[in-house]
Amino acid sequence: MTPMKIEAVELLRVRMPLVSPFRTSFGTQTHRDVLLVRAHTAGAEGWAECVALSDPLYSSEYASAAHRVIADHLVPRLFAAGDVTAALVAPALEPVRGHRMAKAAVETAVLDAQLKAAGVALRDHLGATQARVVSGVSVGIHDSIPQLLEGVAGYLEAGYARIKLKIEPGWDVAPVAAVRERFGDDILLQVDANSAYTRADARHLRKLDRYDLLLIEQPLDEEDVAGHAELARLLDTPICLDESIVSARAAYEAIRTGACSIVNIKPGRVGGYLEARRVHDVCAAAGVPVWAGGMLETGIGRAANLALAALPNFTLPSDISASDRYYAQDLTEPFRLSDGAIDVPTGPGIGVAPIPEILQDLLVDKELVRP
Ligand code: SMG
Ligand code: MG
Repeated sequence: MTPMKIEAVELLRVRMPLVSPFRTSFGTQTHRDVLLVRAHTAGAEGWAECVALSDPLYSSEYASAAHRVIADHLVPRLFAAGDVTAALVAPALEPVRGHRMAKAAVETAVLDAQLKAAGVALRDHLGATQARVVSGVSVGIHDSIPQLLEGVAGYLEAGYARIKLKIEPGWDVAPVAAVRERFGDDILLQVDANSAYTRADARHLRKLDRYDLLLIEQPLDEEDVAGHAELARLLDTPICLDESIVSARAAYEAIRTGACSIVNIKPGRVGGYLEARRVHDVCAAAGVPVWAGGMLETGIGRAANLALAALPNFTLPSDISASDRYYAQDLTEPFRLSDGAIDVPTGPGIGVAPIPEILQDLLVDKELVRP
């Protein structure tokens, strides 16, 4: 790959209404406040979506902070680095501490531009081996069990291959039991606590063991990796980490200490697709299966996630659902579910770009950063 000159970087803020509210242990989303990054180069333009949410509740990063750190700290360092390839972006941004979601968006925009200019698909660049990605769906906390069952029934009818229930204290064993009772033992089922429990809840969480769950995702605080190791010794249900896995090194340590036996990979959380591939490789070497997480991405983020999720050690169903799971109108051509899976884009780069009129309609703010 030949290094390219980044002529300008544009930050676009888009407000996307969700088809229905999505409630987790940390809050309810009714809109997605999306931050897009567009890298202008002579050869091609590159697009990326920053996964940070509106509020610092899933992670310390949030969209407006990511916007500022990209414009004020990351892009100036990118310009100072001169001509770059995507592989040179992380080293150039390395002096800035943290802000992985912001860094991931910058690196991905450069990667997309570079691959579009070279006519190479992201999935080929990453070494993907699968043409389709098995699609699961993340189901929010509902006001009542009957409402939850109705929601799950709809997703199963649509063909989703796996159900993930969001849980929190007071909404855990009962909804899991109800879903098993209604839909049987054959459906693939897992839960995600978004760190809503403490080590003192181990006895309670043991009650989930009888429901044959694929995994329990991030029961404890993101910094409590040792607590997850302790919990893993007490539960039969495999522990999967999400929030705690911020790098390939963190994945290595979590696996080595027995804190998890499955890893959720979100490129934004680990600083980009190149580090995400390293997380994949570390897990593969340790015999730990991985699966692709989701951050309610528009088609821009979804396309890139599909390319990564097509790597060989992504063996559990993903959280990459169809566009219409969240959006009546996606920013790109919609991703659709067929036979419980979604096709991986084959075009150059991430394989998609925003539809200009739709982007224009939903745009709330933009900033152009020049050298
Ligand atoms: O993209 O379908 C999606 C969201 C999947 O549950 C999901 N993501 O912790 O894994 C997770 C959550 C984080 C975002 S919740 C607003
Ligand atoms: Mg999660």
